[in-house]
Amino acid sequence: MPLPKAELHLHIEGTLEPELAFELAARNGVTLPYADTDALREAYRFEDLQSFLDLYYELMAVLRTEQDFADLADAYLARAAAQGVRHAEIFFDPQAHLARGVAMGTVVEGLWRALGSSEARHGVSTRLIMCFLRDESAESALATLQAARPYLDRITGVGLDSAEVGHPPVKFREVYEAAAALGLRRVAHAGEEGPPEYITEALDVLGVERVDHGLRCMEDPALVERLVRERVPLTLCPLSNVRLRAVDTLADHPLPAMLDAGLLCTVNSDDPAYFGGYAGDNFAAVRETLHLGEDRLRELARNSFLASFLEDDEERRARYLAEVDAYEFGDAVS
Ligand code: ES4
Ligand code: ZN
Repeated sequence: MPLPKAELHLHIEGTLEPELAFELAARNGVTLPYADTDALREAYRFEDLQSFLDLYYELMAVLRTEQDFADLADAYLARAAAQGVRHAEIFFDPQAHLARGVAMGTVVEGLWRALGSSEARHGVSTRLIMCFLRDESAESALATLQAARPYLDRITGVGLDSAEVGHPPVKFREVYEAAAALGLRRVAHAGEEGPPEYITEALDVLGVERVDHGLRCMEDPALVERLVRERVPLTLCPLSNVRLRAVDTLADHPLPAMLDAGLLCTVNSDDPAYFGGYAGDNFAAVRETLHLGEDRLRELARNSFLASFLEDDEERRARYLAEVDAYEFGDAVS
């Protein structure tokens, strides 16, 4: 049995496996510029965030109908459940779909079709987090927030993703203020490829409650001290960091040093179809390569529930934490 965990950094569009991409392409009459699933997998050789994003946006062409989004999310939830995920806070990128003529309602209702039955089908509770593309304009982000107004009962929070460098958090001050006024929770990617200053700005200007990635905080001891003091959760994605070359190899990943520093770290999968693994695979990799002991793995699992947006269901959070405390480790389990 896998260690119970929450997944807090997961782009639903990044769960599109080559097999499903071809299935949806056939269903929708879309031609992909790859001969077959093997040729597509071959293309998953990234040099950095931008080379990944180029393919990530290209493949979204196969997502057209509510059912496509439902099938995508249901496939993810089944995989996540099999790897011990008990709660998933799921990012989606509406601007990437609106730009292709796919309406906000199609995306949200489609995802909801899967999320609404996730507890019954997979035993996974869920939340939705709508991300703004930081390489698009602030005006576009504001228009996206407006387009989401009819669906806010289904959306827990907002996030910020896509190409980081050159697009500092301050660009989105206004839209984050508007989101906060609407009662939405706030997170943002910061310190993946961008500098530590972006992490500080995300906290001070955008008022984020969690930092996605946040890896580069380790370059600034005063920032680390602040993140520890304020108990700011970081949603780390170790296999993503290797594939996008934020670290040279997994053995070089700063996760052990970050835990030793007292940071509230969590382990997540980011874009599992592209980066070689789901949540449990990421846990297994850090267990094996970074030699994390059972206490550290249990701490990471506890952190995931502590950092999750379960304030509206503390009873559930307590149940999940009790599951983590009662967990007995086996040999190959994560
Ligand atoms: C992303 Cl790894 C990563 N970073 C930034 N934006 C993203 N969108 C999807 N995956
Ligand atoms: Zn991400």
